[in-house]
Amino acid sequence: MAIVLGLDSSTQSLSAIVLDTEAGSILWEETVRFGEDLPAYNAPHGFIPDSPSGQVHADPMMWLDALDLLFARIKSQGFDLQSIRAISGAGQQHGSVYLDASFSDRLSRLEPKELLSKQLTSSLTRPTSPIWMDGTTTTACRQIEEKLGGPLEVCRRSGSVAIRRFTGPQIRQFYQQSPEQYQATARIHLVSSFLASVMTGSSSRIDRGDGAGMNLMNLSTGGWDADLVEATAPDLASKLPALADSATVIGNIAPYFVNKYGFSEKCLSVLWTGDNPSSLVGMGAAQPGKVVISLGTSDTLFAALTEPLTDPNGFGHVFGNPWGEYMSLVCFRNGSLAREALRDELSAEWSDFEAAVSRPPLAKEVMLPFVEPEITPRTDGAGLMRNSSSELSTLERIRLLLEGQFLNMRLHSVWMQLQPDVIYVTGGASANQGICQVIADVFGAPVKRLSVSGSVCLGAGMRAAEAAFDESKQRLESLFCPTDPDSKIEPNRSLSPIYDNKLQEFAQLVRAL
Ligand code: XUL
Repeated sequence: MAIVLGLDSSTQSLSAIVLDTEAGSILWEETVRFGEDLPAYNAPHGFIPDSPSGQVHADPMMWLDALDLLFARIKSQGFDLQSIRAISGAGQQHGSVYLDASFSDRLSRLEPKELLSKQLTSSLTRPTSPIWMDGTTTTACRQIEEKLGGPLEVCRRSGSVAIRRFTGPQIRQFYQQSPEQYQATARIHLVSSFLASVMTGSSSRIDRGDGAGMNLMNLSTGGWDADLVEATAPDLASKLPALADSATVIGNIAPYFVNKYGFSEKCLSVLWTGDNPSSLVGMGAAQPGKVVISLGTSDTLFAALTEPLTDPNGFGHVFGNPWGEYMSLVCFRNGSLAREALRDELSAEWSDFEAAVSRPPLAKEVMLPFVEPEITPRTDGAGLMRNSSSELSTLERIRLLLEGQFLNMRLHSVWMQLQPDVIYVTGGASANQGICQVIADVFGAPVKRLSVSGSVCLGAGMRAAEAAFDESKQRLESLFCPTDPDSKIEPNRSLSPIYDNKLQEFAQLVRAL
């Protein structure tokens, strides 16, 4: 039983949670918002906006400044970081950081007087990191698939067809666009393994949960797939960290954090994973049987799997489950992005999203909920209102957007063969009753909210306790993952026939895209 720290480096923020696994309590929570708290990076939503090439990148030094700011804040508010006995974390999936041969050396002699960013920036061979929102690697995807004999072969091996935001195609594009910088790269890290490296003061391995989101790992062997690696870029094998089980203790915390923020030098550092595998643990859903919908910048739907089922349409993915075998996931880029865009366009409030469900659904209207380019299905910013008449009220438009989002989710999760008894929701927008009601109605299943809001961070803390101190998974789940008893939202079953029809109409619209 111990005090552990979980970290979550997501698209828009870095969050921390401190758990006391003996008392079953949360001792501390803190968040650094990249846009507000680190305005010098000019990344209001955590990524560099309006790139002329259409690429979506973020500055990895911003993630490091966020680490420094986070610990400085926690320390200045009086929490004794010395009490923490193990740390793990989760990173937004697929993002990659490109480093030269000096990285390991610089990590081993980090100087507490300077910021991490100042000391590590010269190790970057690529000044910015492509993140999961990037969709510019279509050519690289096609080339990788061609070399492997087609998309289904890439999917059979790696759990996904070649996906534009996945790290392998991103690496190939970098190699093709900047061959010299690629050659100067000695290590390519994921966001998760990069930050784990910094926390530990030595270059980390990549966990299989997050490693599966690269189009480079072979799901059945759990190692790098030599053919995929070769098809991606020359000499790539030497640039990839080794893969390891998520529950690996990689060392002690780096002296930098001991000397600067007062951590104990005995504090253990556990391998980080991706945000979605971490959320699976933090939702208490690492055992098969629960379906989770996470409502964040992107929305995701995921569930634990015992077999690596794959999506024949190529939208869904199979990742590693840090506490089990596999997990299925399907990601929708227009999550909060689209909800926020419509709220702003209509000068509406979140309370209007609550009010929107108080009226009956419009049986004949269906909205494609894509304001930005979407990845499931692939479409380039179809525009929110394309399929609905302009005479709709604010509340009707909001309701149609939400219905469109969750009809899209229902349509694209059929391959997982799930029959949810309950859907667990998490992420910022899950606090909104209206949004949860639409999920319940569209799926025809009750929805429950986890009583703790940040399941990614929580999962990181729980993983730290399990990996470092062999704490029981069941006990950790029963302590930290209870659902909010008042949060069960029943579906209005009388609407099921309407939504079954809307699903058909929605599927037709999607086919016509
Ligand atoms: C999953 C995905 C997103 C990111 C966002 O495949 O791309 O959910 O992990 O953080």
